[in-house]
Amino acid sequence: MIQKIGKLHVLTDTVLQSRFSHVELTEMAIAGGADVIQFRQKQGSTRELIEIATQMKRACADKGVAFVVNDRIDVAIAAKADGVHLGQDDFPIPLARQLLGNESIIGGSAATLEEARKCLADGADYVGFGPVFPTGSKDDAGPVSGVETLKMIAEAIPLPIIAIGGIGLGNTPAIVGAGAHGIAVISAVCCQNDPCQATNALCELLYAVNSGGRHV
Ligand code: TZP
Ligand code: MG
Repeated sequence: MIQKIGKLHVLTDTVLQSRFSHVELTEMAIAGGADVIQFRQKQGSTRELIEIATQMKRACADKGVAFVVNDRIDVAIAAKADGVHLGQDDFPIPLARQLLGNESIIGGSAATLEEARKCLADGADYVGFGPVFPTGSKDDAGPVSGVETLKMIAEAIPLPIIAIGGIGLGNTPAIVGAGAHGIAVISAVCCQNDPCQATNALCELLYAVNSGGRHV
């Protein structure tokens, strides 16, 4: 099991774009330096999800990159993923911890301080907080928090905060300046002409503007 939370989480998506498969995106994001690959697919059969996740896990394991499954703990278990990322209405984090154990990465989504506190109390390893900026990648993303609220969350919650929502090269410095541990992105990688190069640019920026050690 890989337990690194890392700073750059790339969420793979084949709805916003169809040029690249989840596995291709995984390989390109890894080549670009992503720390965590998160498989996020809302549609498709369970067997299809397990098949894709298993291939993604293999690509990640080959390079020592953490692999996390969004929403679906069953798919995560079947694919021997390194963890799961769970929203407020998904499988409960305490139950996920019971099933997966302390070695697995469990991330929780939060859009408010109250939700972030719940992630902490539930035993999440990190909090995915957002949307910080407007995003076209999630229909029900809810209101944007802005950087000031992100800063407040980062100060209040003693867990790595991974900011999400509308994040790209231009606003990553502000995100890091607000105290976030890292970022999670969809379109800033998956929808770019060269996802590998896009990942690399974000990665360089994240580690350049962040005084923390590389890939912790
Ligand atoms: N959760 C909150 S915003 C969001 C998710 C999954 C979408 C992020 O996508 P993008 O393209 O990086 O804004
Ligand atoms: Mg979810």
